[in-house]
Amino acid sequence: MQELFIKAGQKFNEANKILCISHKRPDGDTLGASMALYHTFKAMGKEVDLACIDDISERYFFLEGVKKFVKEFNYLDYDLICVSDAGASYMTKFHEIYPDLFSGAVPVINLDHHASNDNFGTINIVDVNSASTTVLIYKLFTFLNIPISPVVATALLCGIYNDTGSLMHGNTTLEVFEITGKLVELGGKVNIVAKNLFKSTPVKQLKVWGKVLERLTLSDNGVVASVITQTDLDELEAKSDDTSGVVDFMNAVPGSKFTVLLNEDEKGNVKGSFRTRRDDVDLAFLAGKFGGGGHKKAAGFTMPGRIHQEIKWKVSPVGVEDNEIKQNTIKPQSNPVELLSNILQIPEANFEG
Ligand SMILES: [Mn+2]
Repeated sequence: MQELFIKAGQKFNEANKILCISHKRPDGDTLGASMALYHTFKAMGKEVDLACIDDISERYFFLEGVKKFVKEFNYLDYDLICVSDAGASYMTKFHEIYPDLFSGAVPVINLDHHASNDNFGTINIVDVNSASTTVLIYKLFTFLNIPISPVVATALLCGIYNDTGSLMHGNTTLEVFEITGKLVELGGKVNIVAKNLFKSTPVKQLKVWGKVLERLTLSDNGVVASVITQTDLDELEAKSDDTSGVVDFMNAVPGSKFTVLLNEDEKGNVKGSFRTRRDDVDLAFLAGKFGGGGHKKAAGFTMPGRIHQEIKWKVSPVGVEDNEIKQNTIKPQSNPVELLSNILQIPEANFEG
C-alpha cells in the first residue's frame, strides 16, 4: 500500500488539472472523498473539477463546494482523474458517455474500499480494511504529509459517518475511532455531519418511510422486506432518494437474517438495498446475483425494470358475505418476501427491461 501511496503522491505533484469523480447515486462517502481531494488539490495550487452523473442530495449541501459538481466534461482536458468509492468501473456510469475514460489515456487513481473493485485505474488504491474511502484518503494524506484543513476534515468525517452509520456499524473499529478523533482535533465538525446525515428528515421523507414500514414483513426464514413503487412516490410527491436511510431502520428487527428494500426510481430502474447485522450472511454475493455489489453487510443493485404486484383471482359462490368476497375475490399478493423469493429464483419473470 505504501508504494501505491508514493505513486499517487507523485501523480498529485505532477498534475496541474485534476478531475475528481464520485459514483452514481452519490452517498456521503464518495462525496466526502471527492470534496476532501478537491480542497486539498486546490490548496496545492491545482485546477480542480468535480463530476458526478447524478444530482447531489440536499442533505450533503453542508459540504463546502459540493454544488460545483458537473455532469459533463472533456476528460482529455485533465492530466489526472481521481475516482472515489466506486466499487467497480461501471459505478461512475460515465463509461456509458465516455467509453475510453478508463483507457489510461489520462491516468486514473482508483481510491476505494469495496471488495468488488475491478481495479479499473492506472493506480489502484483499494483497501477493503478501510471502513470508508475517506478513511483510506486520511491514511494517504497522513502518509504523504499532506496537511488536512478543517474543511477537509469535515468532508472526511462525512464519509466515515456515512459508511459506519454514525460510528454504529460493525466496521467501526478502533482505527475508525482514532481517525475520527484526529479529524475532530484537526477541526472537523462532527455535529454538523451527524445532523445532516442522520438527524435531518423532511416530512415527505418520513411519509415515504411510513409507507415502507407499513408494508414491512418478516418471513419465516428471517427476511425483513418491504417495497415501494413509483406510484407510491408519486402519491407522496416524493423522490426515490427519499427512501434513503429507511433500510437501516428496518434492519433493527431482532432475530432477522437480513433486510431487503425494493424500490422503483424515476429513471425506470428497480433498486434493491440489502442490510444485515449477521456475520454469516454475504449480501455482496446476493446483490451480485442481480448485477450489483457492495459490502458483506450492506449491498445493493440497480436494474432497469418495474416491480409488479401479482394479483390472483378466485371465484366465490353466491351467498358469501360481502366483506368475505372483498377479501377473497381479488387478493393482491403484495407480500414483498414472496416477491423477493420469486426474483431470487427467476429475475426475468419479475423485471422487464
Ligand atoms: Mn464507501
